[in-house]
Amino acid sequence: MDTPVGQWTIYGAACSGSVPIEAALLLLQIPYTVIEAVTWAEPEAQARVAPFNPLRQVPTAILPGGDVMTESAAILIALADAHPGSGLGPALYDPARAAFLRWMSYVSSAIYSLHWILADPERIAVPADAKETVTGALYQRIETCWRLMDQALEPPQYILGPVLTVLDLYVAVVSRFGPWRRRFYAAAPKLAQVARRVDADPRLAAFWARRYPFEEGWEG
Ligand SMILES: N[C@@H](CCC(=O)N[C@@H](CS)C(=O)NCC(=O)O)C(=O)O
Repeated sequence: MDTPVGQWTIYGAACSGSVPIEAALLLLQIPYTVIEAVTWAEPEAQARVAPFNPLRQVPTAILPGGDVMTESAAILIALADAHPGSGLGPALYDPARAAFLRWMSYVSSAIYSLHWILADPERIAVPADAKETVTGALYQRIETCWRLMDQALEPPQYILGPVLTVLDLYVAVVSRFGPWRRRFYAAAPKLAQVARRVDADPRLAAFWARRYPFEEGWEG
Protein backbone atom coordinates (compact mmCIF):
# COMPACT_ATOMS: atom_id res chain seq x y z
CA MET A 1 0.00 0.00 0.00
CA ASP A 2 1.22 3.51 -0.76
CA THR A 3 2.11 5.80 2.13
CA PRO A 4 -0.25 8.67 3.01
CA VAL A 5 0.46 11.93 1.26
CA GLY A 6 0.97 15.37 2.77
CA GLN A 7 2.05 18.78 1.60
CA TRP A 8 5.63 19.06 0.34
CA THR A 9 7.61 22.28 0.09
CA ILE A 10 10.29 22.46 -2.56
CA TYR A 11 12.92 25.15 -2.80
CA GLY A 12 13.39 25.06 -6.53
CA ALA A 13 13.57 26.97 -9.78
CA ALA A 14 12.36 26.69 -13.34
CA CYS A 15 14.83 24.88 -15.61
CA SER A 16 16.69 23.41 -12.63
CA GLY A 17 17.16 20.09 -10.87
CA SER A 18 13.99 20.64 -8.87
CA VAL A 19 11.93 20.14 -12.04
CA PRO A 20 11.98 16.29 -12.11
CA ILE A 21 10.92 16.26 -8.47
CA GLU A 22 8.08 18.68 -9.14
CA ALA A 23 7.06 16.47 -12.10
CA ALA A 24 7.07 13.35 -9.91
CA LEU A 25 4.96 15.11 -7.24
CA LEU A 26 2.53 16.16 -9.94
CA LEU A 27 2.25 12.62 -11.34
CA LEU A 28 1.72 11.32 -7.83
CA GLN A 29 -0.90 14.00 -7.19
CA ILE A 30 0.91 15.04 -4.03
CA PRO A 31 0.22 18.64 -3.05
CA TYR A 32 3.37 20.78 -3.09
CA THR A 33 4.46 24.38 -2.89
CA VAL A 34 7.52 25.66 -4.71
CA ILE A 35 9.54 28.46 -3.15
CA GLU A 36 11.45 29.90 -6.08
CA ALA A 37 15.18 30.13 -5.46
CA VAL A 38 17.45 30.78 -8.43
CA THR A 39 20.44 29.82 -6.35
CA TRP A 40 22.99 29.95 -9.18
CA ALA A 41 22.25 33.61 -9.95
CA GLU A 42 20.81 35.31 -6.85
CA PRO A 43 22.62 35.60 -3.50
CA GLU A 44 19.29 36.29 -1.76
CA ALA A 45 17.96 32.98 -3.13
CA GLN A 46 20.99 31.20 -1.68
CA ALA A 47 20.30 32.87 1.68
CA ARG A 48 16.70 31.61 1.55
CA VAL A 49 17.85 28.02 1.06
CA ALA A 50 20.86 28.13 3.43
CA PRO A 51 18.95 27.38 6.67
CA PHE A 52 17.83 24.05 5.16
CA ASN A 53 20.75 23.18 2.88
CA PRO A 54 24.22 24.46 3.75
CA LEU A 55 25.29 23.88 0.13
CA ARG A 56 22.67 26.52 -0.78
CA GLN A 57 21.38 24.47 -3.68
CA VAL A 58 18.05 23.51 -5.12
CA PRO A 59 16.29 21.14 -4.97
CA THR A 60 15.83 21.27 -1.23
CA ALA A 61 12.69 19.53 -0.02
CA ILE A 62 10.80 19.96 3.22
CA LEU A 63 8.87 16.73 3.69
CA PRO A 64 5.36 16.60 5.13
CA GLY A 65 6.70 15.72 8.59
CA GLY A 66 9.17 18.64 8.52
CA ASP A 67 12.30 16.64 7.68
CA VAL A 68 14.64 18.19 5.15
CA MET A 69 15.93 16.30 2.15
CA THR A 70 18.48 17.40 -0.41
CA GLU A 71 20.07 15.62 -3.40
CA SER A 72 17.81 15.23 -6.38
CA ALA A 73 18.46 11.52 -6.96
CA ALA A 74 17.78 10.66 -3.32
CA ILE A 75 14.56 12.68 -3.26
CA LEU A 76 13.33 11.02 -6.46
CA ILE A 77 14.14 7.52 -5.18
CA ALA A 78 12.45 8.26 -1.85
CA LEU A 79 9.35 9.50 -3.65
CA ALA A 80 9.17 6.39 -5.84
CA ASP A 81 9.75 4.09 -2.84
CA ALA A 82 7.04 5.79 -0.82
CA HIS A 83 4.52 5.18 -3.60
CA PRO A 84 5.17 1.64 -4.84
CA GLY A 85 1.81 1.46 -6.59
CA SER A 86 2.78 4.34 -8.88
CA GLY A 87 5.34 2.42 -10.93
CA LEU A 88 7.69 5.41 -10.60
CA GLY A 89 10.49 3.11 -9.45
CA PRO A 90 11.17 -0.61 -9.10
CA ALA A 91 10.53 -2.01 -5.61
CA LEU A 92 13.29 -3.40 -3.36
CA TYR A 93 13.32 -6.95 -4.77
CA ASP A 94 12.40 -6.08 -8.36
CA PRO A 95 15.15 -7.30 -10.74
CA ALA A 96 15.29 -3.78 -12.22
CA ARG A 97 16.18 -2.28 -8.83
CA ALA A 98 19.97 -2.56 -9.26
CA ALA A 99 19.91 -0.79 -12.63
CA PHE A 100 17.56 1.84 -11.22
CA LEU A 101 19.90 2.70 -8.33
CA ARG A 102 22.95 2.51 -10.57
CA TRP A 103 21.69 4.97 -13.17
CA MET A 104 20.05 7.34 -10.71
CA SER A 105 23.42 7.69 -8.94
CA TYR A 106 25.27 7.90 -12.24
CA VAL A 107 23.18 10.78 -13.58
CA SER A 108 23.68 12.61 -10.30
CA SER A 109 27.38 11.98 -9.75
CA ALA A 110 28.86 11.60 -13.22
CA ILE A 111 26.79 14.24 -15.03
CA TYR A 112 24.76 16.63 -12.88
CA SER A 113 27.64 17.31 -10.48
CA LEU A 114 29.78 18.72 -13.31
CA HIS A 115 27.30 21.56 -13.67
CA TRP A 116 28.53 23.04 -10.41
CA ILE A 117 31.83 23.73 -12.17
CA LEU A 118 30.21 24.72 -15.47
CA ALA A 119 28.20 27.40 -13.67
CA ASP A 120 31.48 29.12 -12.82
CA PRO A 121 34.81 27.39 -13.57
CA GLU A 122 36.53 29.83 -11.18
CA ARG A 123 35.03 27.71 -8.42
CA ILE A 124 37.87 25.27 -9.00
CA ALA A 125 40.42 28.04 -9.58
CA VAL A 126 40.35 27.87 -13.38
CA PRO A 127 42.14 30.99 -14.67
CA ALA A 128 39.99 33.35 -16.76
CA ASP A 129 41.85 32.57 -19.99
CA ALA A 130 41.32 28.82 -19.57
CA LYS A 131 37.58 28.95 -18.84
CA GLU A 132 36.53 28.23 -22.41
CA THR A 133 38.85 25.21 -22.69
CA VAL A 134 37.66 23.80 -19.38
CA THR A 135 34.00 24.34 -20.29
CA GLY A 136 34.54 22.53 -23.61
CA ALA A 137 36.24 19.63 -21.83
CA LEU A 138 33.38 19.38 -19.34
CA TYR A 139 30.80 19.33 -22.13
CA GLN A 140 32.85 16.58 -23.77
CA ARG A 141 32.91 14.61 -20.55
CA ILE A 142 29.13 14.96 -20.10
CA GLU A 143 28.60 13.80 -23.66
CA THR A 144 30.86 10.78 -23.04
CA CYS A 145 28.94 9.88 -19.88
CA TRP A 146 25.63 9.99 -21.77
CA ARG A 147 27.15 7.87 -24.55
CA LEU A 148 28.38 5.19 -22.12
CA MET A 149 25.02 5.09 -20.36
CA ASP A 150 23.26 4.74 -23.71
CA GLN A 151 25.55 1.89 -24.77
CA ALA A 152 24.80 -0.01 -21.57
CA LEU A 153 21.03 0.11 -21.95
CA GLU A 154 18.31 -1.20 -24.29
CA PRO A 155 15.28 0.86 -23.29
CA PRO A 156 12.13 -0.99 -24.40
CA GLN A 157 9.98 2.14 -24.09
CA TYR A 158 11.20 3.90 -20.99
CA ILE A 159 14.71 3.33 -19.67
CA LEU A 160 13.92 0.35 -17.46
CA GLY A 161 10.74 -1.03 -18.95
CA PRO A 162 7.28 -0.22 -20.24
CA VAL A 163 6.44 2.20 -17.41
CA LEU A 164 7.80 5.70 -16.79
CA THR A 165 9.99 5.94 -13.70
CA VAL A 166 11.68 8.85 -11.95
CA LEU A 167 14.86 7.86 -13.84
CA ASP A 168 13.15 8.87 -17.09
CA LEU A 169 12.11 12.20 -15.58
CA TYR A 170 15.65 12.74 -14.30
CA VAL A 171 17.28 12.00 -17.66
CA ALA A 172 14.73 14.13 -19.55
CA VAL A 173 15.59 17.14 -17.40
CA VAL A 174 19.34 16.76 -16.84
CA SER A 175 19.85 16.18 -20.59
CA ARG A 176 18.46 19.68 -21.13
CA PHE A 177 21.26 21.29 -19.11
CA GLY A 178 24.38 22.14 -21.15
CA PRO A 179 25.68 20.95 -23.57
CA TRP A 180 22.04 20.83 -24.56
CA ARG A 181 19.81 18.34 -26.20
CA ARG A 182 21.27 18.24 -29.71
CA ARG A 183 24.55 16.86 -28.43
CA PHE A 184 22.68 14.49 -26.13
CA TYR A 185 20.59 13.17 -29.05
CA ALA A 186 23.75 12.44 -31.03
CA ALA A 187 25.64 10.87 -28.12
CA ALA A 188 22.75 8.85 -26.72
CA PRO A 189 20.22 7.98 -29.44
CA LYS A 190 18.34 5.38 -27.38
CA LEU A 191 18.02 7.64 -24.35
CA ALA A 192 17.05 10.44 -26.74
CA GLN A 193 13.95 8.48 -27.75
CA VAL A 194 13.00 8.10 -24.11
CA ALA A 195 13.61 11.79 -23.38
CA ARG A 196 11.43 12.79 -26.33
CA ARG A 197 8.69 10.47 -25.05
CA VAL A 198 8.87 12.14 -21.63
CA ASP A 199 8.86 15.61 -23.23
CA ALA A 200 5.67 14.63 -25.08
CA ASP A 201 3.86 13.03 -22.12
CA PRO A 202 0.43 14.66 -22.19
CA ARG A 203 0.16 14.50 -18.40
CA LEU A 204 3.14 16.85 -18.23
CA ALA A 205 2.43 19.22 -21.14
CA ALA A 206 1.21 22.16 -19.03
CA PHE A 207 3.90 21.46 -16.46
CA TRP A 208 6.77 21.61 -18.99
CA ALA A 209 5.33 24.84 -20.41
CA ARG A 210 5.47 26.37 -16.95
CA ARG A 211 8.67 24.88 -15.52
CA TYR A 212 10.94 24.05 -18.48
CA PRO A 213 9.36 25.50 -21.64
CA PHE A 214 10.23 24.23 -25.08
CA GLU A 215 10.99 27.69 -26.36
CA GLU A 216 12.48 28.61 -29.73
CA GLY A 217 15.98 27.08 -29.89
CA TRP A 218 15.60 25.10 -26.65
CA GLU A 219 17.47 22.11 -28.04
CA GLY A 220 20.62 24.21 -28.33
N1 LIG B 1 23.88 17.25 -6.02
C1 LIG B 1 22.81 18.19 -6.05
C2 LIG B 1 23.13 19.29 -7.07
C3 LIG B 1 22.12 20.40 -7.03
C4 LIG B 1 22.54 21.58 -7.89
O1 LIG B 1 23.65 21.62 -8.44
N2 LIG B 1 21.64 22.55 -7.99
C5 LIG B 1 21.91 23.76 -8.72
C6 LIG B 1 20.70 24.20 -9.55
S1 LIG B 1 20.28 23.03 -10.80
C7 LIG B 1 22.21 24.86 -7.74
O2 LIG B 1 21.46 25.07 -6.79
N3 LIG B 1 23.32 25.58 -7.98
C8 LIG B 1 23.73 26.67 -7.15
C9 LIG B 1 25.11 26.44 -6.59
O3 LIG B 1 25.60 25.31 -6.55
O4 LIG B 1 25.72 27.40 -6.14
C10 LIG B 1 21.49 17.50 -6.40
O5 LIG B 1 21.52 16.51 -7.11
O6 LIG B 1 20.42 17.93 -5.91
